[in-house]
Amino acid sequence: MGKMKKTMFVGAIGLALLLAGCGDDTATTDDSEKSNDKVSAEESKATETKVIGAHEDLNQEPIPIKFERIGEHEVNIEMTAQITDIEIAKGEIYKAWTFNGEAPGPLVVVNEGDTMNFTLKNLDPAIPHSMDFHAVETSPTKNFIDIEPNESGTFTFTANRPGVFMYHCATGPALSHIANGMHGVVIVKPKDGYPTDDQVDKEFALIQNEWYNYNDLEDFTDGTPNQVVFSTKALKEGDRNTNGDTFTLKDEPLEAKVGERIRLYVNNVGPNQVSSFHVVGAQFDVTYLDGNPENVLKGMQTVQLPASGGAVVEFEVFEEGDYTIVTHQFNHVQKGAAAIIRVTADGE
Ligand SMILES: [Cu+2]
Repeated sequence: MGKMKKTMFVGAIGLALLLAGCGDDTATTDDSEKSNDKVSAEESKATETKVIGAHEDLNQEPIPIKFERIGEHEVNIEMTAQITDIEIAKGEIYKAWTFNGEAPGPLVVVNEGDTMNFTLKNLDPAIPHSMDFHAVETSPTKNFIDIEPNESGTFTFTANRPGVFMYHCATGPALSHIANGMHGVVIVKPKDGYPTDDQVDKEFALIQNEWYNYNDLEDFTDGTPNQVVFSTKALKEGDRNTNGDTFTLKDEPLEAKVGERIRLYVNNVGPNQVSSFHVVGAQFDVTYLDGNPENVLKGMQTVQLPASGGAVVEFEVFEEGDYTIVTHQFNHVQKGAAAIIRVTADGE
């Protein structure tokens, strides 16, 4: 079963690369880790249909999110729905359905009480998309509605509660849109801040998500992820912004200095798995569950993040070393879910 799945996954990529169907009735992968099983023409065909026709040669350049504060408590936000290739593991390209060409999508940071004038431009030529912000309370059937291809829609929300919230496309089947990459995080900063704001030396945003066989609703529904990954997103200008992949945050760790207190804004956008969020060699001095300053937990080793759940965690690093961020469901670490914070004497 697992083997079959992987073979079909490779089949999808092989096919995408091969493009025009030559007369071959078999395709062979050269990826030794994925085995050298053969894919029958029938299986390949089944896999091929998973790429929507209009998406086949489409790879839309990432378009930065537009964020503009127009008043003390009002912001304009413009995002795109678009089809963009993402390298989810070394050499494995996923033709992701995205917000702004990133998966997870760009981090949105607003203040508690902000009114958000939100515009979604759907640049996907083939299918509708939408936006569901967990940061707001509103009528889903009025405000989380589908935007048709090449159209745009504007909605106004107010973010009345602080937290680290998920957002995602809610167009049906929502599972397909989320698992194909249409997810991200909104941080709503508490009006009076967090009680520990003054103590924090360094902060990062970190998101966990899963990848499955390409656009395969059956695998999304009943399968297990091929990759479980972390990404970091820019909290402010100049911060790093990575996609959810198995390698970037291992090859190029986040950096901190001995003695610093680190704050992580974390969210598990799933779509299906729980995260048992843990940092090897650290203890969370304080945790604000879902990022709400009223939900305080002390001295946690591992914080459970349900699918869509968030948290703010803070810890100190007392010695030099590589502190690995994981979900303590170690089968998922095996599938990629690890990111490193490199702690040095001077922070480089
Ligand atoms: Cu969508």
